[in-house]
Amino acid sequence: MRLISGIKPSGSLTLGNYLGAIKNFVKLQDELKDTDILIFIADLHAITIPQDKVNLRKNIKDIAALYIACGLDPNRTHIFIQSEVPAHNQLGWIMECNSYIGELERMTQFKDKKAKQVQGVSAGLLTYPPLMAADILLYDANLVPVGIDQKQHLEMARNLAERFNHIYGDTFVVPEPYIPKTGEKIKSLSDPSKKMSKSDDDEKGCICLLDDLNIIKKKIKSAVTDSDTKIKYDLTNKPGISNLLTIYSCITGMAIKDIEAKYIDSNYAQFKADLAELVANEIKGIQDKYNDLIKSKELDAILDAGKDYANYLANRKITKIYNKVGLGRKR
Ligand code: ATP
Ligand code: LTN
Repeated sequence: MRLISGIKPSGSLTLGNYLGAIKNFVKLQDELKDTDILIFIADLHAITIPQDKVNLRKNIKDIAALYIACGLDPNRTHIFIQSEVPAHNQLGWIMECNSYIGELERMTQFKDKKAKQVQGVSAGLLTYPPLMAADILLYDANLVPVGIDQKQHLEMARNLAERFNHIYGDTFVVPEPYIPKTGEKIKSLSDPSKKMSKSDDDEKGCICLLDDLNIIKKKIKSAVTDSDTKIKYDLTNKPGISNLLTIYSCITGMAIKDIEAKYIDSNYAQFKADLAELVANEIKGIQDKYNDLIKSKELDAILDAGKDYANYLANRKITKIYNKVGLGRKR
């Protein structure tokens, strides 16, 4: 069994990335003892939207350090940077040549990001899903833990694996998505109709894992909620408080109905104050580890080891794929 996933360094990691993706990577790492685990930093995917090169480099290192600070164990999980394994691009191209423009144009993330782009839409934004399929298929990964918003991309990877296997003969494992049980998107604290996103400018709505702890508490205490006072999960009528209940549940592992029961006689201010402490405490532990790691030489050694292992697996596979497609000379 093999598990793979990645996050693109398109900004500073958020509470949404942590609760929707990283916490799940750590849980699986600890549960699936016999599974080979690769977690990477998808820097090639980040440049589908223009990036400042200094920020990009910082975000890459920050994600690597945060993966470990959040609980990924480099003795157990191979951590690497996507652009340091050239076979991702090699297979990405082959996947692009097996994708249809129509199906790429129908992808929700493409439509959303395209609508937000003011200075032109890169071809890379359209061909993002075949590169993501390559990331997964290159390693014959069986399991791909991602947040719910990535489900459609996983479907595309499965379709591309099946399409290629049909044309060229059995080559790829068809991967399964693994989406967290709560299965929910963490929403913006200032506009609960929107997803909390690391590339969003909306500072008040987004909690970054590297934010100052007092600012994090303030953001939670001033999160948008409705004028009613009941602490009740109701996504349609009370999206703000429902989002806070989801965060509470993801952090503590408590069921939503048990949290509702605990706060049945409380008001929003009391509930938010408790949640602010819980979130700040969890993030404090992460920041302490991050601060130790980011200055150390250990981080580069971990990324070098991850790079070597990923290149070893990926180069073996890409040779087989070139032979199947008939590229170059037989190797
Ligand atoms: P961007 O703003 O650049 O699109 P993002 O913050 O939306 O970035 P991604 O890099 O697309 O995040 O996602 C990284 C991982 O975190 C994915 O597995 C994704 O499903 C998960 N994720 C991102 N945002 C949320 C959220 N608000 N709630 C739950 N999971 C999330
Ligand atoms: N699109 C993903 C990042 C990503 C990824 C992958 C996730 C790129 N390649 C392969 C899992 C497997 C996102 O989180 N936005």
